Amino acid sequence: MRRLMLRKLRCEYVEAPLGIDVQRPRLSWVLEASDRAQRQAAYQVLVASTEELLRRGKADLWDSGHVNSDHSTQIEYRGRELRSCARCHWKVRLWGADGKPLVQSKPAVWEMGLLESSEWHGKWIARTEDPAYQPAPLLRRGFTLRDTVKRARAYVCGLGYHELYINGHKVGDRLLDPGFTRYDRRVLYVTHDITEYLRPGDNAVALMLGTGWYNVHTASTWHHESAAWRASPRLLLELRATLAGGRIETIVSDGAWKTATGAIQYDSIYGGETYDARAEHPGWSSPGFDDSAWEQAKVVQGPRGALSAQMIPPMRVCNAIEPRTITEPRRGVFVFDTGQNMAGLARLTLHGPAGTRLVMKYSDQLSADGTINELANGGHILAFSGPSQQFQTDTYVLKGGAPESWHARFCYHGFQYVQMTGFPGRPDRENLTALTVHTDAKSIGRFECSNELFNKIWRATQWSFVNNFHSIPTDCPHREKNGWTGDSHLAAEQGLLHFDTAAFYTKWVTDLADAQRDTGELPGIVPTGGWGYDEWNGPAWDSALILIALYLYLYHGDVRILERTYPSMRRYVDYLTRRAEAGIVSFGLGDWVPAKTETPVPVTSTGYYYADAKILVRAAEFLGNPHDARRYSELADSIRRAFNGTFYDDASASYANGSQTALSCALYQGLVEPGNEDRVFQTLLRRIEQDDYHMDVGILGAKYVPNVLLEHGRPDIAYRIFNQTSFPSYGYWFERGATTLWETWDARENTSRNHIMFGDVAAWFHKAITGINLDPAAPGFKHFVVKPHVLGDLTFARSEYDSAHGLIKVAWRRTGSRLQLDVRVPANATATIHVPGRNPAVVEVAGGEYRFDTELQLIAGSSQQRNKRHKRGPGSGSSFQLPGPVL
Ligand code: RAM
Repeated sequence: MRRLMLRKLRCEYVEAPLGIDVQRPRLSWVLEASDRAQRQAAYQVLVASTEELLRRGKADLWDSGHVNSDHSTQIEYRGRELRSCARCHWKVRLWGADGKPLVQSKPAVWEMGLLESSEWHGKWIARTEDPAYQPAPLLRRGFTLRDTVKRARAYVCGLGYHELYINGHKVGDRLLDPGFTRYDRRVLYVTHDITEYLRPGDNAVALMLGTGWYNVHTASTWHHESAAWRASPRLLLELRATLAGGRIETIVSDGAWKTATGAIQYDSIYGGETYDARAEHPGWSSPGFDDSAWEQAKVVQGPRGALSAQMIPPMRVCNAIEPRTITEPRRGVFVFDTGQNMAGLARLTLHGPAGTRLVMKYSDQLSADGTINELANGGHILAFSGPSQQFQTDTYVLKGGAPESWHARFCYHGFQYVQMTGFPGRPDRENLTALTVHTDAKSIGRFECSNELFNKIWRATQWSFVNNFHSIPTDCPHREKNGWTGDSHLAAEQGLLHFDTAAFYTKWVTDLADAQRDTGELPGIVPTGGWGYDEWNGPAWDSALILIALYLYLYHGDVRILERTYPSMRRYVDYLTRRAEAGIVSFGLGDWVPAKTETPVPVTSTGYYYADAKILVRAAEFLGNPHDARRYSELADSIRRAFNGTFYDDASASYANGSQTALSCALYQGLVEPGNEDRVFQTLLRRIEQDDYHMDVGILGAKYVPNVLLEHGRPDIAYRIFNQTSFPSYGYWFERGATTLWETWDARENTSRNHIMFGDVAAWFHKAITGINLDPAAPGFKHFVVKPHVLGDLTFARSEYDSAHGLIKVAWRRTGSRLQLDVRVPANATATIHVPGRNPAVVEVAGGEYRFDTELQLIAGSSQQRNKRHKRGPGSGSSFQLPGPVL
């Protein structure tokens, strides 16, 4: 039976979002069809202010009319001006190529946030003005509602972090809100749906506040403790309840609130948390609690940053892991091994006498004696700031009586091991559960193949990605927790292919622009409290601003991000032009942590300078700015001439010192003069051979080399390289017990075991092995290219990617000399499919004979293309199980 449906109705990349604060939000939908060749030829979007009006087809906010277009993403709302808190009910209708109605969506909704700062009626309040650490404040107030509640929202900016409670219950399951921003430019507020928590009569709203990134009070190399924005935790809240009779009750933060400290005696994003359950105030967040002994909240200055809606998925507990083993390396010192390097918290569950003090220290490495190695994860922090500072440590003091269960609230840790002291007796596995905590963006990509080492690499990459995914992309979850820009752009393509990250990266590109100085300079970590603006990091890091905006355009067709970021991009390229000498940029970190051979920094820095200028040209053309396009195109040409004049040696067809990174940088960035490419590529192949088919690269080369090999038709060499287990290789880490990607190829002492910067390999698996590739001319996978490579001894491979236009699947299986290829092309998208093989005569596609040398243009339908001579193999084309921990 023919089946058509619309799913993933989204606004600003999120389904049914609350608190949208852009005036012209963008809508999207995905068409699913069981039949081949189903396409949208026209659409109509209807937006109404009530469900009822929408049902009656009365689009009082916006009726797009019948639009002849097959676009289904980035559809800009162009209706009546949207007011704060407006609830927008919408649906979409499609027509097919024959002009007949195709399908109509179910109603969907989005809701606007508070759009103007003047619409916040409350005041910023705090317990104290003193920024020096003080136990975490509790804030509360009671109020009465005279009617049942139809709908209620709480708009909350509680800095550094907040937890919201209503009538004795924590609202939702969000953690570590709001996301980290440059608080003196922008602060995020969260919109909570609290309808279910309120009732007629007496109610109470209450919050706990943590220090987070807003009030870092521990010293570190990056001086977060001296950020200009640093202040004591504070709160701005606006609660709006629409009552059954239509009346709107508003409760806001002000001097009438009461405050006290409670059980959280210490909280620090790096240090951890200390919770003395004996200091709880039972009933503190319920109505009727006697707060007469509490202090009056102080009205304080708010942060300088503009209030802005948090439009990314929240952080929350995403997974629970039972420890595998418990050892006792020293009497009374218990070490829980989770078997997985992760980011999150340990949840304690136990029963014991009041006053029992349990200390848990977290690390991802053990010392020789079996206790945890604290220095390995906090090397920098401890070494520079004195060992007395607490690091990755949670302490819980029991109140006694009934069994108790607790985890820290205002921090997270990077760890595989938790070392516990103070346990009354001998703990067992029920006493501790490891919880992963990160931004909860859905997993949308999968890869699996017959090579178990590749599967391990893929899994480790997924873990390292989510372990570094905490409202900003970070380098590592323990030592630094910093938004290192280089690490992030190197991992961004694989992040976009595997996780629903468009909203997240949109936020982070905003963070990058917020961090830029008027000179165009960018810091190495974003956000920063001021550290990292020296010329240390350089273009290979700073280009994150330009590259991630470009990736959002390529992977999601997002033009708005290019428009918005364009002035910042240009400012950055102009800054480099001022800093360049004769077209060469010489400063920066370069090919960071190389295996053996260092590559001269000017090579990679100038490479990014060129790439940035080229992207600017494309963006200028695209945005209709021919003047800039010409200007930056001339600049790009001059950089290219300077690069070749300075680094190219024609006799050897080599660049600079001939390292893998130098050669692949020139090719990857498109700097090689036309006509020389093949010779330079041959030089690279010889160099790889000399390096015994190992990647002698740092983090930049690790992205260039495999991609250049693929582009020049030798993915088989990359396969050989990825298949190594001796130094330097991914396999070398796994031989040493890795479950995540590491910071250094040689795994030297005191370096991290949980970095994502070598993670592009997971994107390469999709691009090269199953062969899913975007087409830059039809961004957002509106059209894409499938070009699989049957590499090495692989017998099968399969990928899934839930793209902006719907689910793409590619699976192949080799049996003897036969290859079965299954491809799923989403409806309303098209694909060009390359079939590997030498003899066109033997290729059969879904019942028809095709000449091999013509590319197969398959018009959409959820078509399973397969060779009819073969039965479908197990799992091919359909969904498949992931081995190992499910993310
Ligand atoms: C380290 C970080 C990061 C890297 C910088 C240059 O401290 O962990 O990975 O980008 O150095």
